Amino acid sequence: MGVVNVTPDSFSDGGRYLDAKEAVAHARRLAEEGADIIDLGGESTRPGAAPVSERQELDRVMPVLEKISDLCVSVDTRRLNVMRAVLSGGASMINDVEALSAPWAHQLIANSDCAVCLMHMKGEPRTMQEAPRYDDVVGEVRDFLKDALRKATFAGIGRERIVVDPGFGFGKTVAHNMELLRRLGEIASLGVPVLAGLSRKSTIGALTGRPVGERLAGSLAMALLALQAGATILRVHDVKETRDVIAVWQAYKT
Ligand code: HH2
Repeated sequence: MGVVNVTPDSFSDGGRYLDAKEAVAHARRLAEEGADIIDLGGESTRPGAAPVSERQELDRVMPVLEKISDLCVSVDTRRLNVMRAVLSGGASMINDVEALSAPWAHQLIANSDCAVCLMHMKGEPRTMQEAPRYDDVVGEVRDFLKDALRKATFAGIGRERIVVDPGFGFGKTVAHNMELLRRLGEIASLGVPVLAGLSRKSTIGALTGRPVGERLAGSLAMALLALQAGATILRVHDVKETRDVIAVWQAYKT
């Protein structure tokens, strides 16, 4: 899954693809490099990001989606009206960092044929990194995702359309993220595909001392660890390089 953020403030590519033409070109490049899914986002969820209105989010995402709806496009959104608009516009997947907590979101997805990513987040983006605490991070994240999965299937969304994501960096310290990565198999045991988003994240910065533009090697190491631990979808900024990691992993595995 290749990331295209049409935002001024995303932590790693903010401002680079705010122009729809640039965003479309970037999405096409990522698809050519081997991304099976393009994850299009119009709102940054990094701690302290500026809030966007629904209108702004739609104005960012829709012109890009219109030009790439021949690809498998996932839209990263928490808003019901954005979900509704992008599904009419040809999106194949909704990636919701709030695991369909917007009222009526379950019904909307159930009445469509799209896929959905249910992600765990502790708290809300503005404050989530202020000393997050867990007794057992993996147990709590697993219980949350199990419950989210139950609610989604109860609403009529087939399991074959659902993926889950522990939400690396969303209300988690470096130690929490590493524990989740080490025990990702416990999340995979829920029986649906696991999506892992670790690319260029601040945990890599903390471990390597590198600024966001120099986290490729750390991101590739994370990608391999995630694959080894049971992830099936990697949400990344550097598709070409991550494809090489996957090629090595697949050869090793068989
Ligand atoms: N991470 C980010 C955004 N959306 N969605 C899922 N399912 N999993 C993730 O780990 C995830 C996500 C944050 O990364 P990015 O989009 O690069 O930054 P920003 O939120 O600042 O736009």
